[in-house]
Amino acid sequence: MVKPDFKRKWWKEAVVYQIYPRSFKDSNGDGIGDLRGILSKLDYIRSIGVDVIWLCPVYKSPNCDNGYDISDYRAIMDEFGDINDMKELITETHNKGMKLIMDLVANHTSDEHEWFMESKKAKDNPYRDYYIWKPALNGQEPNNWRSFFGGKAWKYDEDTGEYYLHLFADKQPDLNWENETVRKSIYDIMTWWFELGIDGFRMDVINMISKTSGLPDADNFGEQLAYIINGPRFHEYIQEMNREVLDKYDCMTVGECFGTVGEEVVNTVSEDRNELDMIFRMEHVCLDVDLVAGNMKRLDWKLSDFKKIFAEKDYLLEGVGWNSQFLMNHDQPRALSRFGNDKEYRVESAKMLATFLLTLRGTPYIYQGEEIGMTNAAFESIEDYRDLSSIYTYNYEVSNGVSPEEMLERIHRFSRDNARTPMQWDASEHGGFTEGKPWIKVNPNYKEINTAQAESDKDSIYHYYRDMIKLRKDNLVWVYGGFKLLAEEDEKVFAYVRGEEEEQYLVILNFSGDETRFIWPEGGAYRSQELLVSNYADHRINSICDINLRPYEAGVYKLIQ
Ligand code: TEU
Ligand code: CA
Repeated sequence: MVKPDFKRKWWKEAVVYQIYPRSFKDSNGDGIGDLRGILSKLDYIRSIGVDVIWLCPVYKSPNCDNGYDISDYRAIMDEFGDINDMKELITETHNKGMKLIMDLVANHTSDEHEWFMESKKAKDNPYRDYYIWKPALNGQEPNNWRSFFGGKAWKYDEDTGEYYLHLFADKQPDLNWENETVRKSIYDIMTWWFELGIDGFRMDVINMISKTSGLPDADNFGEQLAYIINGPRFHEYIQEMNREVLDKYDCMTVGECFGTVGEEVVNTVSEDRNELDMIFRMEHVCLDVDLVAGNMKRLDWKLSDFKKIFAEKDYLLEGVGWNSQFLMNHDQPRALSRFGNDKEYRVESAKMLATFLLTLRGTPYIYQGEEIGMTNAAFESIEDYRDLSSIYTYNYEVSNGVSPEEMLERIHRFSRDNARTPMQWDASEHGGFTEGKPWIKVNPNYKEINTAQAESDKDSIYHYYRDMIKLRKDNLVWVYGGFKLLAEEDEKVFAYVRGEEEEQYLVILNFSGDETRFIWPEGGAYRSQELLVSNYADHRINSICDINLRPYEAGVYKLIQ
């Protein structure tokens, strides 16, 4: 059943667990998660059955964007510990049979990085060209680009009388990848970490490192994206990065590639091009909110569109390259609150989503707390939010006439802080995350939703994740086998067949809170079926051709031919 033309790789067969260190586990009572906290929870992580840990940035940082603004790539953020803790974390992760990948933030640094502080000093400073500096144009910014976090993408520097480019916050100046020394410096940093023993990188906004030359004005943000994403030298840089660093290690790479579509996906992950192992595509998390408009307004979306995104991304890379699969990350709302029902069907819908994530082809990424069904937080006041982009969007929209109540509702739904509330470990104060005052409030539902409860309850979401991961691991068909979407237009049921001719499985998922019926005449071609998993203990069907499903009911069948 494993296609002979598919090269087996450990990272294709792995399940990844993403950690947001600031919110994972605090070991010393300062209210901030840290490396020793992660160390103390490695057995828990291993117990889920995952193979790889992806650590969001832990480097030295003034924390304007929680570590995505790095001031020293070879040092650890003060609040998180020191390099010895990091070495211990790498060793202990390996001792427990897992691998560890880090976040490479190389499109920009912090404005407090030594390179930028030098660069800012004078136009003839040797580091000047490490960043993208331009003089004013007709007394204004060099072009009309906007920052992803709102406002202009240029900041004026009084001392040298020029502007620097920042696609994100003004404390995150963009590096100038056209400068060969910049590239070499990044490759050196990567090598340094590989030599310390890490197993790969998730690469932050890596598709934005090459900008269209001349940095032309854009008519709108969509057009601006076209000037930023997959620019003219992107593939050249990534191939160079492979020659200089990646080829030397048995590592995995996953590029965050918002906006990369079609042929450019193929060009980035084709196995014969030696660029990235896989990328994160974002289409499925852009259906209900317009990231280009950036106003956090909820949009109506259809399951059929969601399904087509998953099907097309699978078909596109069939036999060509590898996909990643995720339902959320640290920039997104809780998947359960977004695609499921975090109230009356919390357990059922979380298990349905686990069934989905772990039966897709492509490497699955689980985000901390997803495995216990953590939900969005709905804090009462904007003062309770910490994420710079949520705060900016709130203030901007309110100053442009949106009511504070309406804006708070949008924040409740889409704030990045939904994913960043502390991990809930037990029913004690602050969910066992810290003995001090947490840097961001704990979701008040921690008394019911926490890992201690989840571990002790055999029917919990956590145990279901373990079972699903085990199912995936027991049979390579789940990793490599084909994917075929059924009933494209059905707006409630997501159903697909996995596997190859001799061995096939049906996955059927009710993505709605309604009872529904799924008619599948082609099922008649099979002699019978064997139920492997369901999120309802009393799941029964009479015929594979005609299946009744309760809210969020999921089933996985082996089809007997
Ligand atoms: O995110 C890039 C990115 O595209 C996000 O800004 C996204 O548009 C937004 O979060 C959606 O709400 C990466 C990191 O994942 C993010 O945490 C960083 O803030 C950002 O880069 C800058 O480094
Ligand atoms: Ca701490």
